[in-house]
Amino acid sequence: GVRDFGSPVRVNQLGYLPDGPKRATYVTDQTTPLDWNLLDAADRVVAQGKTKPFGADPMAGQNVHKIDFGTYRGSGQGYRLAVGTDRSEPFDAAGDLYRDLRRDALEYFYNNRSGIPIEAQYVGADRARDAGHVGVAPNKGDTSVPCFPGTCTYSLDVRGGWYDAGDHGKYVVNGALAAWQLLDLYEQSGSRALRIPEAGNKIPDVLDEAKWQLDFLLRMQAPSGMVHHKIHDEKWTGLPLKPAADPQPRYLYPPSTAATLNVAAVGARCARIYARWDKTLAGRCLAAADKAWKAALKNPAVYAPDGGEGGGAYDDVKVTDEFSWAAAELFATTGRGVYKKAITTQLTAADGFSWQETGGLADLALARAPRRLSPIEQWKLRQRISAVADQYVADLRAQGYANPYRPADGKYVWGSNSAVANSSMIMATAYELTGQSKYRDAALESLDYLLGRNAINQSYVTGYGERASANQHHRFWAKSLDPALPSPAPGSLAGGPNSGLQDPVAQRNLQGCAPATCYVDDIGSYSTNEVAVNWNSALAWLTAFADTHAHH
Ligand code: 9MR
Repeated sequence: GVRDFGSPVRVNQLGYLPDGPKRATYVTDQTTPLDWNLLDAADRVVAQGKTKPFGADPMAGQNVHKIDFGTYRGSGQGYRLAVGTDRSEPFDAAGDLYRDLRRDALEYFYNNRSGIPIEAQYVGADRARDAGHVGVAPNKGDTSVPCFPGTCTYSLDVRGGWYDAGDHGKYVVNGALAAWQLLDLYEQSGSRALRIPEAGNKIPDVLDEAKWQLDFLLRMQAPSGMVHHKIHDEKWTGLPLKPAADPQPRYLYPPSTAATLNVAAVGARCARIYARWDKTLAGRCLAAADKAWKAALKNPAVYAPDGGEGGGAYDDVKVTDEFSWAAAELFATTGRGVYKKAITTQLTAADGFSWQETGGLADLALARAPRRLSPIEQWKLRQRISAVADQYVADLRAQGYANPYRPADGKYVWGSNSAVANSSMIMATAYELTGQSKYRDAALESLDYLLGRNAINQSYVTGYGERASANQHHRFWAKSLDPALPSPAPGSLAGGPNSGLQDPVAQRNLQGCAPATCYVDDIGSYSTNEVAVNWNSALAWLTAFADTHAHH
């Protein structure tokens, strides 16, 4: 049947910054400009204007008009945008709009920690749970994990870290990217208080949270210096399942060059940032990074395989990009010429960055270490990042639902929402480097997409917006399968539309969907509706930026 996406007036359902862009999208087959009204909570018209016909948006499969109500600078709650008798979902306008979401997006990580009880005093009674994978029956502890049979003879203590996503695996490549993004968040936006056990120690809370994962990542390093690609259960666990109730054996899967270089990269960044806060950790990080780099040079083509049972593959057969990113981070930290020479990649609009494509991260690493570069090199770096950001701004403006993600092949990937957020991070970084407001505006406008101004009128962030995702794929946050379990914590980002329809629920519900509509808020749809650490880290980075730059 026809899917019901509610109101054709599409807005950021959380709201807008008084000092930020204010745009919306209206779905209609009309071709001439229409009147719009901005209504306050008492239904008074506080602004009005005309829509701008845009035409067909191929990603959405809809004809749309755009609305710009940026002249309105007031603040308040419960606004609606109206076109004729159509009214948007309600939204707010406030300078502190992103403060709570920034916090919740980061507290996602505490909620998903392995090896420690999740306490009611931080997350509330319903989301509290026992520690997972500490070896209390029937659970296997991650303190002495053997290698997958036949692949090595030792075992490692790899307790702690964050669970990857809805499953109980812990994977180095995207796990390192997520930790890296929190460290970069700290460099860009600083830290605000989190409700986590370490709050109140002398270290910024976001760095406490990142340390939880860094400790795990360092434990994944084998005596050889190579880093195990992942640790997960023998078979996929069923849904729902509390981490502490997982009875399966868990294994270390073979080291990979990619995982090793991820630890080199994030280890180098860690060494630089924690030098001020935790010298011991900084020293351990640098030693691990150095050891990893050398091991990767000796083993430059050890690839994690596709397929396998019980966990995500995170397969990758091209690691020139990981070499380059690690080199850039090591250069930023040490200033050594050998690393500088090993930087071989630059940021490109087509690749952006992801757990698999890390070449662009070399430029983002250098952007945080300008003193390592000559003035001309700094200028060139700024030019490169701005050129990519310009492309994203153009892509954003070229779409009916403003959004920097515009895949060349016209297909949305698994985790498309993270591509939106990561591209926005690049635009935001261009803003930092150049001060040009078009980049700030575009980064902020991208949040509109994630929070409801999109083809299906969906806020992809739990707890934020009238029509927000609430049933993400997760083994513990599985209320839709078992009422005794909690729903996903506020601030959890769904993977988002995926043209691939790579799970049975998506296949049943989404046949023939236009790319930006291939999403279903069903716990069974892991290919459109899962959460993941590297997606929430992107959301956390972007919302921290929006909070920090709420005012010009
Ligand atoms: O984010 C990953 C995406 O890029 C891949 O296309 C997909 C299929 O391999 O896997 C995604 O990662 C999942 C991982 O394999 C297992 N844990 C959950 C992750 C998010 O869905």
